[in-house]
Amino acid sequence: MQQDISIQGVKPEKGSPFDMHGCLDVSGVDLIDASGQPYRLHGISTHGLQWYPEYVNEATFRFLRDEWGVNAIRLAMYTAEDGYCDGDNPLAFEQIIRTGVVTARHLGMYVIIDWHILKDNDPDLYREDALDFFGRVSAEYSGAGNVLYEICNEPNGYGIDWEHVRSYAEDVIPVIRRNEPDAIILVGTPTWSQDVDAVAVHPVTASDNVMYTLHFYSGTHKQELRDKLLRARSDGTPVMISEFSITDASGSGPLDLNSAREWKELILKENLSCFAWSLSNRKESSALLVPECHVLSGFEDEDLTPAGRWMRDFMRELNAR
Ligand code: IDC
Repeated sequence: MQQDISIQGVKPEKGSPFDMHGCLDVSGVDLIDASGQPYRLHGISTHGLQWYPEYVNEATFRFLRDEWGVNAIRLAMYTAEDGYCDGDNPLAFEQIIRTGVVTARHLGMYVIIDWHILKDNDPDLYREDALDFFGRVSAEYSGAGNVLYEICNEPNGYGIDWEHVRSYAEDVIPVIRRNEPDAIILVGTPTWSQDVDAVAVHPVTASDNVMYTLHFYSGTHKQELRDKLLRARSDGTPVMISEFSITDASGSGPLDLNSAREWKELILKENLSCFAWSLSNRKESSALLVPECHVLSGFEDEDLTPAGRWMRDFMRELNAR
């Protein structure tokens, strides 16, 4: 147990993103840094932590920060599929999260704690667990400043409309707010985090510094979803792309580079935050690493899949702006 490491005592490295930009806020529909300037998170999402915990370590994060220009990491903690809620050892996940958050803080990177619902489509299925989990992690990381809380990855399925998700959010957000009055909270939207345009009619009332997530996979999601995103923003809804890839929505299949280019232009134009799926060597085209890659940092061209090389170049480009 490493309970003794307390986040508040961990000093961010000098010149690191968090050292330079501090606590983030939502202003209108945009993210701003501590000095009030527009700011973008461009990061990498882990794959499911039950399968790929090994990438949560300092060498990996440092490499992504220094060589790819990544300023944030998303820790995808599945709730189902032998995850936090239906697996044997929830405390093991909390320890991985702890390692991830402490490491990110030390490296001065932002970090999302992602309650990764997926096959458990309805956030209410594990609402009690979510209340308990977010109550405890927000207490542990209270005031850290670099932690974002994503309370439901992708609500989906019949009857899981915005009102349904909203009632879950209205319950969970206050539990986090007791410990983290200012941290950014990310709320998933119906249809696998696509219905951001449904939020404006009735956004969560609970607090400021809430953003709503949109996820895209360029092979599946095209102009229609880009239009939803723009509509949501013009209706006043702050949107974060907390997960995307350039494959189809299965996470496999061919890359759709033309659609990816359109998304890329939109991200640049609207200055949106985005997180690439996923940091793993799984045999699927959205994985950033090839199955033969067994190193955890120093990734060379041959360690990367075509998606991995695209994401690396995109992250570098975002970082250069
Ligand atoms: C996929 C993984 C795949 C895994 C599957 C089910 O890439 O290896 O078998 O989940 O656990 C999402 C989800 C994300 C999916 C991804 C690709 O947030 O968990 O990962 N995707 O299907 N939303 C749209 C696509």
